[in-house]
Amino acid sequence: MRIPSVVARHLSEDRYSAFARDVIEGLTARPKRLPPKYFYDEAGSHLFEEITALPEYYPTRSELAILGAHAPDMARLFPAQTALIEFGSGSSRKARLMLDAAPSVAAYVPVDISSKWLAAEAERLRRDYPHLAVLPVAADFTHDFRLPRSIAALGRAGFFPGSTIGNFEPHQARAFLQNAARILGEGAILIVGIDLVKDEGLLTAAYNDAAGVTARFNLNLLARINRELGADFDLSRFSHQAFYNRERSRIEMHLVSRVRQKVRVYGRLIELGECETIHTENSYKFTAESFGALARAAGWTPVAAWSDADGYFSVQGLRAAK
Ligand code: SAH
Ligand code: AVI
Repeated sequence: MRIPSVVARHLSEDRYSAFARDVIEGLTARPKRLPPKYFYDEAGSHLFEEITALPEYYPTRSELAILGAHAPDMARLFPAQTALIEFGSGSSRKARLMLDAAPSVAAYVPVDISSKWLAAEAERLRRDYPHLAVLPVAADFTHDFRLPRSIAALGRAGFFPGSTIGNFEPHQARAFLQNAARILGEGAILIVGIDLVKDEGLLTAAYNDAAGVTARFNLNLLARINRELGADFDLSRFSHQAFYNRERSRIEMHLVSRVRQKVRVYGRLIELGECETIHTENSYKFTAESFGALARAAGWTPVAAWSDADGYFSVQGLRAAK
């Protein structure tokens, strides 16, 4: 499916101005913050893939083990002749496990904000699954977006792995789940990966890897603002910080200003004090109970759950209320 160039230009201009607006809003707020969805330009998507292979970053390995063992059980929840819609598809590596286990899937709709990465992964999938309709949607799933018309006659199953839901604030997670229920329709199934509350040492190590890849992922946000908004962040004047906030059950990532400094961003002068931080990401950790309450509040009923042998991660099967 090709997007006409005029539409594509408008799409990218819209995205661009939303990026500029959100960056200025976040950097002039107190405390300073930047939305984590902007990590994922092409370089950010590459860096995230590197993170998934790090020895300290257990979530991907744990979830892959769960899917490897239980994807056929998950697929049994899908309606016959289904479109599998993945929110934040990244490498689509986990979707491949679902597709291999689910012959009832006739179309795969990867939705991702990282548009170039998405297009490249869709090409690879088309090559490897020649009988599957692969219909990528480059969109921000926190806003309204349209699903391809060609899936209108199919049933729908949603897939939201990776614990990407943990990158939302609780009220945003609830809004996302409500929106997903609307998009997927009555009686639909949603398979969601959640990272579980666990030993604090394991959690903090996963976001402070020895090789410094997570630090590069975090700093790439400033590099992206330099590239796309003509800012003059000096990356050597910032350091990566990640810690567990036990009260809120979340890992927080920040960029810490090493010195007092001024930065020009999109024509605005932004001042940072020594040790002042820019809050770039939260990664909420759940219990089965806390996630169940969130899902129910958003109109979903938990119908199944699978975990890995270590109990690090959980994949939850939800059904939308009729
Ligand atoms: N599902 C994959 C990738 C998870 S990384 C896995 O489990 O390994 C999170 C993915 O969500 C990235 O590919 C990122 O580009 C995408 N993403 C983050 N925020 C998004 C948003 N608001 N809208 C659409 N995609 C988003
Ligand atoms: C995509 N998301 C669930 C990852 C996480 O663990 O919160 C992003 C990430 N941030 C740092 N490392 C990985």
